[in-house]
Amino acid sequence: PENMGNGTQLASKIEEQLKEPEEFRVILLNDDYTTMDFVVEVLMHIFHKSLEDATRIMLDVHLKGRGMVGIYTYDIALTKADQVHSLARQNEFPLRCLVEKV
Ligand code: NFA
Repeated sequence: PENMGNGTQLASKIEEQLKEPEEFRVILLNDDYTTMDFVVEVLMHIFHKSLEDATRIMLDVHLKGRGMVGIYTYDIALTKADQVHSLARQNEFPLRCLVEKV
């Protein structure tokens, strides 16, 4: 806007940079076809989970229908969701995940 002077523009730019980045949950969904081993591998390789944590998250999703994998910034959450979908497609599994604003 033309009534927004340089001072105001600079102030709002600084305010924007001082905000904590917004957080997004990556949610993994259960299905009947993806193998438990594949889900554990995805959690270890894409989300850097230990074997113990990956197994716990996989079983939680298997039993409850969905489960939280982690909380990330917008770009990282979307990139990880993309990596899950592309690795699942390559291996012909229907595994899906969602990104939700916290
Ligand atoms: N439900 C799948 C099975 O019984 C395992 C699974 C767990 C799939 C978590 C997707 C997510 N093989």
